[in-house]
Amino acid sequence: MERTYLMIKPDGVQRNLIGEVVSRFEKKGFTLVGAKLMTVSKETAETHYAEHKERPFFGELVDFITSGPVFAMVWEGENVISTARTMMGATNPADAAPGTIRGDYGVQVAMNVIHGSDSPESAAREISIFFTEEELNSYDKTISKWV
Ligand code: 3AN
Repeated sequence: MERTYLMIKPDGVQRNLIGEVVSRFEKKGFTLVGAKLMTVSKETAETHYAEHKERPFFGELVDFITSGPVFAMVWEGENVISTARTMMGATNPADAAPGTIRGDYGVQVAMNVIHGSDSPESAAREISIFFTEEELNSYDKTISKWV
């Protein structure tokens, strides 16, 4: 079963979008295996965004992601990495289709509500940056055992 790292960025937290975003992934059928509200340190932000180090907006990116709390999550499910990216929409909210998270709630490319891993390799890397093994929970969501 695949896992991905999703993070509601400071703009999404400040705009009260945590519940809305979590709800979309729950309703889709994915399983939340870890979540926490946290403030990202400059060091962690630079590690997380290392692949963008040479891009002109790197400083802005690190400043923004450390500017307020983020809601860090690990989600599990079949094809969750690519499906979550589809649900997020294009990087620039101006190009993101209505119905996607960025298409519905974002305006600017820097403040685009959510981050999601783009490959199995980045998912494994990003999960290990933000979560310890003990913070991740595998469980059976089958409701019938409770009723
Ligand atoms: P994605 O998050 O869709 O994988 P990437 O990996 O191309 O997009 O970019 C990483 C992050 O950098 C994006 N989430 C976005 O917030 C930010 N970013 C991308 N392009 C720009 C830009 N031109 N100016 C400022 N920030 C940008």
